[in-house]
Amino acid sequence: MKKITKPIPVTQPSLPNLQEFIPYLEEIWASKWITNNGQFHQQLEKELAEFLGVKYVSLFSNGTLALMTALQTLRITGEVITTPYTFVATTNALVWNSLEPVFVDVDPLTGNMDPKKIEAAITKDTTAILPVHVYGHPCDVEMIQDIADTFGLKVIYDSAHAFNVRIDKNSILNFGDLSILSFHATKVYNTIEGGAIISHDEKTKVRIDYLKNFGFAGESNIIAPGINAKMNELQAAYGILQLKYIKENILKRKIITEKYDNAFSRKRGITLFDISQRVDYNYPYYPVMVQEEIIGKNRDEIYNNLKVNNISARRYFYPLVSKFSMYKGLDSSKSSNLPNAEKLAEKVICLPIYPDLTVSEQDYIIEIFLREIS
Ligand code: T4K
Repeated sequence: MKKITKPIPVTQPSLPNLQEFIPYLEEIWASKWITNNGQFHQQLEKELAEFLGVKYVSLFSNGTLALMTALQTLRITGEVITTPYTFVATTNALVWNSLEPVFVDVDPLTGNMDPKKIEAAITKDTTAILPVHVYGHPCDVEMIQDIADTFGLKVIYDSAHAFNVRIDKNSILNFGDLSILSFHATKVYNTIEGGAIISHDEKTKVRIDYLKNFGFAGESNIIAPGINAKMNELQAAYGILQLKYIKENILKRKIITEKYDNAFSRKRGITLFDISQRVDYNYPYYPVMVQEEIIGKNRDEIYNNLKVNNISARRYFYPLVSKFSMYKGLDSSKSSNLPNAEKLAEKVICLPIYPDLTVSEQDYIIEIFLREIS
């Protein structure tokens, strides 16, 4: 086996061609318009809306601020039902809005909030549901909407992982009241840092855009205590270029995923997540569930052995958010009983996947991983 000496990261951003970027930079330099809803910002909002098949895109400086602003947009109060099996930004955004997160358990087959658990978690103070399309796997959007309609709740999707995921050819971002995206360097589509809120009507889009610009409605009127969460012109221009290559990059991720699937699908001791035939997927992560009882080795041993072999797999999402000291103190009568999420946090390991992962690097990962689970 060829020895790999440079660590293989779990992910790596794809960057636009530098020569192609320079004319955009020259234009920005010449105009001296570098932020605050500039021409590239406006262009990217339009191009993204068209590409994603959604009505309105509001760009943000990152996904966390997009989520914090989405909660402000809909004036969410009290308790919000959410999932503990996520990146901590989901929960932090609630607390920054003085909202109480109420965790419900996840479906062990998708890692997403189990909609059958939502009703029991609703109290008189519940105003919204905040599910996450974890690893880009679509939530059960129909059942979640039914529950929201029955109980008069808002739905905000944390779609940080779900760039361009579709269900029955319709963007997953069209479900719920709002969805947020992250365009962080580690995501399928990146603008270095960045994010967006997807909205479905003009009035809401206008409110979002006021909120991300200090609450300004015109030059001398403030309609809400807004924040500064604007994307700048350099990132927007970079994003326009990224969009030109996104289909190609998602295809490369698909090829890598299929190669892993072929190598691992019949192996004892690991379980792969299933993606429904109804879904056009974006292949953001390659999560594998390790069954210690069959392999005789736990996930963390495998994680450490991969690291020794220069493979930086990651344990997304460990520890479970509800286990962080910050969130342990939540009312346990509301947020206990999370066995499926706890199991996933202990069992899942994400293997490297990114468009520039080479064939020989992937062969190496497969070989070492198969050795670990045999
Ligand atoms: N909701 C959900 C469900 C999320 O997953 C996230 C973010 C958010 C909301 C919030 O969105 P943002 O506010 O971030 O837009 C990463 C990301 O920082 C974070 O964006 C992401 N989720 C989370 C799942 O993962 P880390 O701690 O894994 O990042 P880091 O720095 O360890 O990077 C991972 C690997 O990527 C590195 O080992 C090497 C490679 N890398 C990374 C960067 C930053 C590069 O090659 N180049 C780079 O520039 O958190």
